[in-house]
Amino acid sequence: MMMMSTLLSAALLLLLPGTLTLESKPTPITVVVENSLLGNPPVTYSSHVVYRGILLGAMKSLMDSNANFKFTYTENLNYGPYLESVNGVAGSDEDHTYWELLVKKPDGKVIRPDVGIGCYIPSENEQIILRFSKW
Ligand code: B12
Repeated sequence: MMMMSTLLSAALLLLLPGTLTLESKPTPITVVVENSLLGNPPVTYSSHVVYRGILLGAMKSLMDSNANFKFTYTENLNYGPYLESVNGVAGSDEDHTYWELLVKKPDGKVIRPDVGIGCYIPSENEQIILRFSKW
């Protein structure tokens, strides 16, 4: 009986990699700030997220470790954190500007996530693009 349950636990551990095993390696990502609306050249930063961590966490740790990167966000009741400003430039309802969240995959394809910085979970070697855009 004891042997059976030991075998069962071992099988479960094998079946659920990433769920029951500890992943401690940080996931490397880059963050690119693009502001062609104001004519600024893109600036690239290296960062990392913890295993299955959210983008907001990676942005906060980048801000803590790099004095040249800063951002602010507001809290939306329904959708969570809304990226309000990056490096001192804020989106404005009046001017119809906002910080768009885009992601360049390692294969070069650029996607526009259907969630914000508080829900997006970056994968290894993704380039997170924060692009000042018009709507
Ligand atoms: C219009 C709109 C926008 C406009 C808002 C302009 C404005 N100030 O009016 C702009 C273009 C700025 C926008 C941006 C984004 N949006 Co939008 N947007 C909408 C849309 C079509 C309508 C919202 C609305 O006017 N509601 C009516 C008003 C009366 O209610 P409200 O609560 O005051 O609306 C506010 C919030 O919705 C907020 N808002 C809009 N988008 C987002 C996204 C996030 C993550 C947050 C926290 C807040 C937020 O702006 C509205 C005005 O203040 C909805 C879809 C829908 N049909 O509801 C998507 C929607 C809310 N957006 C969405 C997304 C994903 C984004 C982006 C993250 C897209 C991207 N990849 O860049 C960005 C936000 C990036 C950032 N800076 O954090 C998703 C959110 C899903 C989720 N669970 O996270 C939705 C549901 C659409 C979808 N893809 O399914 N958006």
